[in-house]
Amino acid sequence: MKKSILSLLLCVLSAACFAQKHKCYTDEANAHYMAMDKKYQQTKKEYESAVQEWIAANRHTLKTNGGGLVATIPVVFHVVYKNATQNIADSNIFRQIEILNECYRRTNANFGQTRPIFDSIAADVQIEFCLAQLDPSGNPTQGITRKSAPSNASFDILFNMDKVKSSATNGQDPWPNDQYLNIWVCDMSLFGIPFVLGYATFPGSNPLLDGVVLQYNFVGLQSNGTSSNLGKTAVHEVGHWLGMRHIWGDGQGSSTLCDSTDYVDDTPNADTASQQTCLVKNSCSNESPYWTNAGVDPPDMIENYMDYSYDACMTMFTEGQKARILGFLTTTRSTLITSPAGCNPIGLTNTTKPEDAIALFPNPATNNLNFKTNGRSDLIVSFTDALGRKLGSYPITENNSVDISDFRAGILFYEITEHGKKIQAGKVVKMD
Ligand SMILES: [Ca+2]
Ligand SMILES: [Ca+2]
Ligand SMILES: [Zn+2]
Repeated sequence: MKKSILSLLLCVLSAACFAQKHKCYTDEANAHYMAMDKKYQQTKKEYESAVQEWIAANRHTLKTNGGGLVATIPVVFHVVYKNATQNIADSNIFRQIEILNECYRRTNANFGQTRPIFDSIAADVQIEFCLAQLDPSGNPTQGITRKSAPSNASFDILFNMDKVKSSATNGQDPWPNDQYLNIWVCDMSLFGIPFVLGYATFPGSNPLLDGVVLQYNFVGLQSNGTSSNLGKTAVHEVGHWLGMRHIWGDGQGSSTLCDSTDYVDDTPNADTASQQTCLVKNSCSNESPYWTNAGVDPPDMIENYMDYSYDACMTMFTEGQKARILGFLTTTRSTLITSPAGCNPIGLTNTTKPEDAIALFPNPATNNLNFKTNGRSDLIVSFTDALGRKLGSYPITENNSVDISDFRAGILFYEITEHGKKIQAGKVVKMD
C-alpha cells in the first residue's frame, strides 16, 4: 500500500501518467482492506474456495445451458456532489444502467468487432441491473439518492478513500449490501486531477464499504475528453464487485513472467494491462490448458471489459468469467437474487415514476397474469425464461390478463414496450 501511495503521489506530480496505471483503484483498495483487516483476508480466501468448488461442481451444467441462473440486481446510485456539475443528471444514470445491461447481456452494439478467435467464448452473462423500486424502509424510490456535500469535503482515494460511503464524513451511507448494489458517484480528483475513474470492493468486503465508486464525469455517455467515455468504467467496476479480477492477474513486480492469474482459464494470460489503447498485442505465450490443449497461443484479449483498453474496444466477458460471476452470485452474493428491492422501469426518459409503472399481479402467478396499465396503450409484453429462451409476446390492455399456465415453473423475465419502445422490465415468478 505504501508503494502504491508513493507511486500515486508521483503520478499526481506528473500529469502524463494520468490514468495510465490507475484507471481503476480496485486492486490497491483491496490490498489496503487486506492489510487493515485480517478477518477479511481469511473470509476472502474462504469465498474464493467456495466459488472454485461451485464452478467445479457446475462446470457441466454451465456449458450446456448457462447454469439456469439469471439475476436482476437492484442498484442504488448515491450522487454526492459539491457543485451542480457533479450532480449528474438522471439521464446519465439511466443510460449507465442500459450500458450495464447491454454489456452483461451481450447486446452491445459494438460486439461485432470482437475478433473471431474470441467471439465464440463471449458470454451472455445473464445478469441484468435495474434501479431499485423500494428503499430500505419499503418506500417507493427512483433508486437514486442525492446529497450536497460542503465545498471543502474531499473524496480522493489517496487521503479520503471511502469517505463518500458515510454520512458522518460528508458522504451517503450505503443501503443494505445484501439487497442492493451501491454505486457512489462523486469527485475523486486530487489537486484537480481525476486520476482514478473508479474502484470497487470484492465479494466478502466490509458491508459498510461494499459497492462501487465512480468519478462523476465517467457515468453513462459523457464528453469527458478521454477514451473512457462510453460508460465501460461502471461495467468494469461492477465486474470486480461480482468477483472478477483484471485479466492480466494484477501481477506485481513479476508481471513480465506472465505468471499471474485472474482465476479464469479462457482469458489469455497478459503481462500487464493494455495501456488504454486498442493496440493488438500478444504479451504471453504460456497459456492455460484451455488454449494449449487446442494448440493455440491467443493474443491478449483487449476486447475484455476487465482490461484497460479504450471503452470503444471493449466488447465482451468470457464464458469463464461468467462462471466465476455466477459462482459468486450463488454463494457470497446470493441474497441479491432474491432482493425485495424491486425494479424501476429502465429508460432514457425520467418521466416514468414508480407510481406510473405498469403493475403485474399476482406475483407469484400460476395461470393468469393481470396487468394494470394506468391508461397506457399500444403495449406489448414479452417473456423470457431463466435460460434466455423467448416464450412469447402478447398485447396488453387495461385489466386484461395473459395465460401463462403453459410456462414452466421458475423465474420469468418480462419486458414491456409502448409504441415499440421499451418502458419497463422485471421478473415474475411462475408457480405450478
Ligand atoms: Ca486467464
Ligand atoms: Ca498469448
Ligand atoms: Zn479494475
